Amino acid sequence: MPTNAQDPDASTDGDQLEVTEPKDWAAGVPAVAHALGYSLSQTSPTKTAITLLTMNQVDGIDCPGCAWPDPEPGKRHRNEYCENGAKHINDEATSKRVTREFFAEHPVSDLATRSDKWLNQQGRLTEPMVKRPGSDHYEPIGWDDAVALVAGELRGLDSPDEAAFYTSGRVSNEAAFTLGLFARAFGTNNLPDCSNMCHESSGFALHETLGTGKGTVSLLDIEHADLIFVVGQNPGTNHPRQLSALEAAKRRGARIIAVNPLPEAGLKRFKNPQKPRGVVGAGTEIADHLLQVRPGSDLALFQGVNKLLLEAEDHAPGTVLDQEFIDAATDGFDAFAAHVRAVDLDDVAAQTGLTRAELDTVAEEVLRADRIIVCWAMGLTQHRHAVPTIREVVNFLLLRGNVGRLGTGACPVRGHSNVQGDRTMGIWEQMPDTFLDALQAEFGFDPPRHHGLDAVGTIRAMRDGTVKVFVGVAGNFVRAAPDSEATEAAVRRCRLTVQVSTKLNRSHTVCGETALVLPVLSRTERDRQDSGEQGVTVEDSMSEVHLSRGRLEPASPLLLSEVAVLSRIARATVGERVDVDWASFEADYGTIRDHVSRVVPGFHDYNRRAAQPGGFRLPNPVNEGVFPTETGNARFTVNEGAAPRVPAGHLLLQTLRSHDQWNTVPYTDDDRYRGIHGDRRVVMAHADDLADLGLAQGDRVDLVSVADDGSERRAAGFRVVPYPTPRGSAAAYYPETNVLVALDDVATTSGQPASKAVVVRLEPVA
Ligand SMILES: Nc1nc2c(c(=O)[nH]1)N[C@H]1C(S)=C(S)[C@@H](COP(=O)(O)OP(=O)(O)OC[C@H]3O[C@@H](n4cnc5c(=O)[nH]c(N)nc54)[C@H](O)[C@@H]3O)O[C@H]1N2
Ligand SMILES: Nc1nc2c(c(=O)[nH]1)N[C@H]1C(S)=C(S)[C@@H](COP(=O)(O)OP(=O)(O)OC[C@H]3O[C@@H](n4cnc5c(=O)[nH]c(N)nc54)[C@H](O)[C@@H]3O)O[C@H]1N2
Ligand code: SF4
Ligand SMILES: [Mo]
Repeated sequence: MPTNAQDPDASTDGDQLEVTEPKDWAAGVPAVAHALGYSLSQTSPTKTAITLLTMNQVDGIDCPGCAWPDPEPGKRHRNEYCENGAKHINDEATSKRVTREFFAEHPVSDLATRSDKWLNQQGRLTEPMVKRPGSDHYEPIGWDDAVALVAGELRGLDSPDEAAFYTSGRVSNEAAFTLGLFARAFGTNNLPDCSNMCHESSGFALHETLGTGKGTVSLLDIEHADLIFVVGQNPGTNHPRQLSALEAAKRRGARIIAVNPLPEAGLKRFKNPQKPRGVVGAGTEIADHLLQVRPGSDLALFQGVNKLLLEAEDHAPGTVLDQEFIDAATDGFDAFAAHVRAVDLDDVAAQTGLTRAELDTVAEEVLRADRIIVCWAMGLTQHRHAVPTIREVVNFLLLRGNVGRLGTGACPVRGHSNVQGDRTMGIWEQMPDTFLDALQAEFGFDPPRHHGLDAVGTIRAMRDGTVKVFVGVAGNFVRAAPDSEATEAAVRRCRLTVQVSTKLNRSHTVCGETALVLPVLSRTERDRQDSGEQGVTVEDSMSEVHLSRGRLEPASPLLLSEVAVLSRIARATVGERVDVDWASFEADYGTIRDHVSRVVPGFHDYNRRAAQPGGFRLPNPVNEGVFPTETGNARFTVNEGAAPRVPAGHLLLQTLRSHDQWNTVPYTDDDRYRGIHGDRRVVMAHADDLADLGLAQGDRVDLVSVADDGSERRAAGFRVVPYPTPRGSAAAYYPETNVLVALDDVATTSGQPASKAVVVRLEPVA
């Protein structure tokens, strides 16, 4: 085991590895039982009932889990949530509390040795706390003093660009808009967010090719598709209600192709707990074909399929491509076609690990389908060549006109419940001038025009001493970011670190000279302000915007809302400089929505439309036949790139989620669907690779990564588990493995950390 006293991974809780057969179906009755078990361990039966019965209902609490959308109001079930959504909401509604006595008992140096799971299990934060320079303890501080402290530090900087404001995607539209406005009024676009590490590559690829960074698909499209690809995604764990939509599609005859190195349970069969057949029967088969590709080979796969489609068109001209669409609405076809025709299919087979017959099967399925959707998540975005890969997916869709028509489209499945909304509200270090112009017209100040820092850029700047104040609004930056040791050293150089949070995590224990913990209301709680009880709005992965209202009493009387904290900091920092009525933001969130309605396209009449049942859907230009790209057309592209070369004796490691965690927060040490129990420090690899390395199940190894620049990083003390992943690849859980991801190993153009493509060797330890 590691010995570093500052290393939470040295913790020995969860060292009871037990391995069973991976499951070949997801959800069903055990899932409901697990959800209730976890909920009741966190909170009371009454609170569990309130949260679960109002979750995802019209006028209820939006699930704080993933960004999968809710069905239309009339089509919702009484229980419109999944096992994991129930766990996420009750983790937030927990009855446990972190008090001033807790902080008196636990110095920061002690908290910094605790595991992520332990920190989370201490419960909800209850009052603002400060760690003063030179002190090893957090002590209580009043809200006014805390706000003054932040404002004082910010005003004392030489340049606004010496501050960075991070957000995670659980933040509401109202809080996100307030934060973005404040940062720009202060004078910086340094607005790194979790999206920089999540779907940044999707945004770049889609923007360039379709002219919009968002997905084009709605639930209605899924109801009408003939063929759905689920690529680089584990919906059984990470977007469980997607399985209900896929099940419905299957039952009316749609076909599904899953592309994944791992045979994830949810891709195989689904037992819908909301249907009698899901409780008693064998469930519904989800994927007709599961293509177990080698990690990082999706670009090769889609190029191979695109080549086969061009060849099919050669054999039967006029029957395969949507020539009318290509001629009228796209450009770049000839260069793309020439490039893809030159692709060697044997090479594609070798790179993907698929047979030529499997490639032909995919092409045949495609040729039979009039309407195709491609869904994807982190398996595509977290690679160095993620952007070219996703652009090739767009090429695939364009060939047969599979965008902008009912039942077709590009579907990047977002992670956090409001990560898409935060971007819409202006949380991005590179917002376009049109947005900044609108902000200027509404508020009368001149926002900075130079781009700000993204997540990786912020770490570099803290390391180099050019960012001195770090404010995190939700999330767990220290743990979510790559290269944990470098990130922690960078954060510790800051003059001030501020975390606006609901629960304790490692970002509170790795702090600057001065550190603040500012505890806030969660989405489940009633938010009372001067004008009455407030609701907040969120935007899901399919651009539906709707209201969410908390139902529980606040975890502590000393909590403020995120909007209150941010508008108070804004008033104290830039109150005299810009003419914004920050107090009215806090008193009535409708005021913020009124501003948004004039700044952000698609939000006219925001207050009224958000309040109607189900809210409203933002228009997507692609679905109106408009491609706002540089040329005004959808763009075919020529794409190059491949997974990193893996030297002999090494494996390509992906870092991924277990079934029982929310991002950086493990709930238990189990990963039920993969048959791994009692330990998260495991590395899954092919039995034959393990045999070649002389390793057997349960053996202990250190994972040593080799970065592009040759530098090495170590994650100590992992147990080996033979697992059906392709030869040459391996998988281990995030965030324990973030230490292995080099800061500079990022995707081209999007700058997203390549955390699904880490070259490692397994070093046996005694
Ligand atoms: N319960 C739960 N739900 C969540 C989250 C959570 O932590 N817990 N997190 C939320 C967030 S923020 C996000 S972004 C989403 C993430 O949702 P996912 O993207 O599903 O999350 P990961 O666990 O990273 O899984 C990535 C999947 O991609 C596959 N994969 C890896 N490399 C490749 C590759 O090269 N090619 C292909 N085709 N597949 C590959 C992996 O085997 C795995 O199945 O989930 C959201 N929902
Ligand atoms: N190696 C590796 N690294 C990754 C990934 C990976 O797959 N592999 N995935 C990346 C992805 S996709 C993402 S999205 C990021 C996730 O990065 P983050 O979004 O930064 O991390 P989370 O774990 O979701 O943050 C959890 C914390 O958020 C706070 N919180 C929860 N709810 C609220 C709320 O309502 N308000 C406030 N103010 N705080 C709240 C709690 O304090 C909790 O501890 O990690 C990225 N990092
Ligand atoms: S699928 Fe996602 S949004 Fe829906 S209940 Fe589950 S975690 Fe929540
Ligand atoms: Mo994410």
